Amino acid sequence: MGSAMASGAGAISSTLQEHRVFPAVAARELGFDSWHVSSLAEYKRLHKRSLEDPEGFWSSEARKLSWFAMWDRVLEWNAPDAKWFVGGKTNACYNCVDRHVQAGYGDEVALIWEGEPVGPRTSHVAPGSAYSKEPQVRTLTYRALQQEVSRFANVLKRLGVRKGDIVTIYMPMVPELAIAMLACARIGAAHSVIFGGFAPHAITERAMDAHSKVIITADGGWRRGEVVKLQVNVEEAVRSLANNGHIVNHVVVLRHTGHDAPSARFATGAGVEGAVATKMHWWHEELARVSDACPCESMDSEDMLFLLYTSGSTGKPKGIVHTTGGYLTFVQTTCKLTFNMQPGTGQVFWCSADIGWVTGHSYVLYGPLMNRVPTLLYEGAPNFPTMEGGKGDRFWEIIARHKVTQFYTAPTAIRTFMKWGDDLPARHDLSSLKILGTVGEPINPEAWIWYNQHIGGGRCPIVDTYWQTETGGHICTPLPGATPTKPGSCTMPMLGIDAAVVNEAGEELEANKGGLFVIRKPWPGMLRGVYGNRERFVSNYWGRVKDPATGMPYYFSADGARRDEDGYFWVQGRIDDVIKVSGHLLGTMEVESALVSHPAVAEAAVVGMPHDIKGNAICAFVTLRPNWLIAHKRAPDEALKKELAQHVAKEVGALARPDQVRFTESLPKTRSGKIMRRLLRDIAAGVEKITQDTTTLEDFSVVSRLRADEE
Ligand code: 6R9
Repeated sequence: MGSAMASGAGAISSTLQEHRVFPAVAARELGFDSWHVSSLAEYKRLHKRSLEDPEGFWSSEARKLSWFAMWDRVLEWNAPDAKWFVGGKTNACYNCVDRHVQAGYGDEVALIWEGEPVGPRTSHVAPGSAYSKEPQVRTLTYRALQQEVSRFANVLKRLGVRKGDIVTIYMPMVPELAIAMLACARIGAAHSVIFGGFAPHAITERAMDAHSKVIITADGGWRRGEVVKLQVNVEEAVRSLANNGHIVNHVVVLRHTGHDAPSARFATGAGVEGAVATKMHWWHEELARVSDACPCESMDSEDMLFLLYTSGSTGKPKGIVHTTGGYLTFVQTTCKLTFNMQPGTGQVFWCSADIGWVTGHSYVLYGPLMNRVPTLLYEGAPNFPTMEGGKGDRFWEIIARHKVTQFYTAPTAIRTFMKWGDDLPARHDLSSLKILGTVGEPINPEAWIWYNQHIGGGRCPIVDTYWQTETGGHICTPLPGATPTKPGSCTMPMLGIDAAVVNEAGEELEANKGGLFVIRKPWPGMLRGVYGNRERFVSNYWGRVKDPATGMPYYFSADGARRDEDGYFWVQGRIDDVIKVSGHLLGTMEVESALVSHPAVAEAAVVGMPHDIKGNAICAFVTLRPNWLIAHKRAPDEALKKELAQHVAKEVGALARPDQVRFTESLPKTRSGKIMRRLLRDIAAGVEKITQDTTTLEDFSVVSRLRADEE
């Protein structure tokens, strides 16, 4: 690896010029006993075989789970509908928890929780004052997890939750979030987790779409010493749900921040203010009413395990459906291979993603637990307590203290760490690390190299994992020990994944030609649908590209990609109207509808613009209502821009707050009335020459006016 490093670190500006190759290392060099796949030749052989006989490959992987009844058929494929392990019976919670207890590992650590260093929960001090440096840690063994999950499962049952129901969860990163999800899985209810950074409106629309009758939340979550008031958001959502004719029966509230006097908020069983039919319950009070014995429900392999909403190119988020047997198989296998998981060998796995995103579902919760490797959950921010200049070294301190062996984070975080300087990680002993992962967006080679050198000490393989909410788990990634890596490339397909770069006609493209990223065969972790919207499922994912020979649909990921002469994939990013902001997927339409819900706004168009840290930032072009401005004695000024940005944050969530709001008299449109987004993207990026053909513009002058508005 040293010699590869010598070839000009720091001089790379574009992935297209990136030619460095980092060879895979021997397991012993890193202190592993072995690799699951230990050479490129072995990977290639296994991959080839897995595509020749996918059913053979996946059924041997599925056998590594515990089943209550074996399947009759491995796969039923009526494109685009796949059923995996048909007739098989299993349970997700059983595979994550109970089977380990039964096998005698009940006293092993399952979960390590690290909270903000704030001392006792109820004596939180105000920001700016001295914080206790005492770490707040809680560890749960498999046995403890089994008891807590069973107890909470009984709470859910008592509140009327039945097999097949969908429970909405809106919680901070605390062990109880994992407990709530596993409790749902235990009794056969699907969970629908909503990221705690989303605004009340997101809860309303998702709970409505999922027909959720029960919501689990917490009084609040900690974020840089401030309380994020989750329960207040849920109450607001419940009220607007009631106004829309959807009554949520129960809200269970975990007392976590304790920022309100517990009695002031509510008494268990009281109705929500403004929605009295919805009853509130304290988590701890409900627990006291039930036993900790609760059997795992026997679930059909194709029963829904969870719904997870993701942004699409229309304003309404899509409820991605994942089922039980296939998802578990895919996540267990990918987690094991990508991170070389080996139970009982002292590994500690930390994925810094929030459980509210798919990365958290698959690689904070299900993947590590199934593989019996302790998983670390961190509630706080990387820069709290905050150092001078807003910097922080919390992540490195946590890695050193818990002796984390595999660390998994996002490029946007890595770029932030780079900006904070090399000396922060250098202060900590990171020698426990063996594998580093990245996910969420393409990683720029500069960030890759920095991660490799300053976090991985030049010795840890980096796994750049490309995948989506819809794919359930990794579809392209290096396997450490097998795949030589190239900074910025997610390298090769996962075993069992038939990935290709094709043109619109479905023909595989020659090396280095940009095209569409598709998967040509079904895989166990693939989405089974968009909840309640068959049409969206079929047209979004399966409607664009077909096998030119057979006419069978291919799965299209909505990403552009190229494959180089060595067969390495380079993902170039989304080609639909969604943007990855700091690794979080956002629909431009969601932001636009938030903007037009402000009375000052007539029309809005939102595009992504390149950003050093976030990857992409949001730029909003807005036309205003002159009458409103006059009536309210307002001007199109900085104050109004700020107000609009704040409005978006309130309506959607802070992550959707535009970096730039630009006023314009009209938006550039084609004759058919479509907003010319590519043109706006160029303008937002400050591209000098307008590269788009503008002859179809309805209003030519609009282009020059937009450009004149550049700040
Ligand atoms: C896991 C996750 C999916 C979109 C995907 C792509 C982008 C994710 C990537 C990557 C390049 C990687 N993406 N990982 N692009 N290299 N390693 O992020 O799921 O939130 O559904 O987003 O993220 O554009 O289509 P999700």
